Amino acid sequence: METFIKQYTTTKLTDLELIEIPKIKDSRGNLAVIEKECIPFEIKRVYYLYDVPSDAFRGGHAHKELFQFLIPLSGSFEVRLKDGEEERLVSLNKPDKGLLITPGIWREIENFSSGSVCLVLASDVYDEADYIRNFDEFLLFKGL
Ligand code: T46
Repeated sequence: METFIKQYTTTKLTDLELIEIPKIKDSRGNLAVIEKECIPFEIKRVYYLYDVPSDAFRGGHAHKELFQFLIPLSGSFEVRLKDGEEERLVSLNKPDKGLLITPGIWREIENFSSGSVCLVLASDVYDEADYIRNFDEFLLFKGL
């Protein structure tokens, strides 16, 4: 187990992936499908953020083992990502493009557009013990 956790202390921003969700397009609109091969984990939980005020700040934590895939089902928002050494801002605004966030990455989510919906597919059930909600503790987790 320790080796497993250790592995995620070394994750970098380069491990993050913007994944295009396959879609079927015709005159009636688009139908996007997420099947097994689209994301590299088994989905154990789905939740979504909606009615988020534009000045709200969500996230502000990292996960020790949880993988998540964020999809802007509607509207847009920004995800600020940190691996302890580098920082990257990703704008999510297309419902057929999602962001895979590996464990060991700090995320802050902001600038939600009006009516936006952030759908999250997660690799495990909710477990508060998997969260690192303090940035100094996050740096310790990363060995920095
Ligand atoms: C993440 C971003 C994208 C639950 O009881 N069950 C759940 O499945 C979740 C996700 C949260 N909660 C509780 C925990 C807190 O008492 O709901 C409350 C709000 O959660 P939190 O402040 O963590 O919400 P966000 O939007 O800051 O973060 C959430 C996820 O927690 C997090 O994993 O990456 O969305």
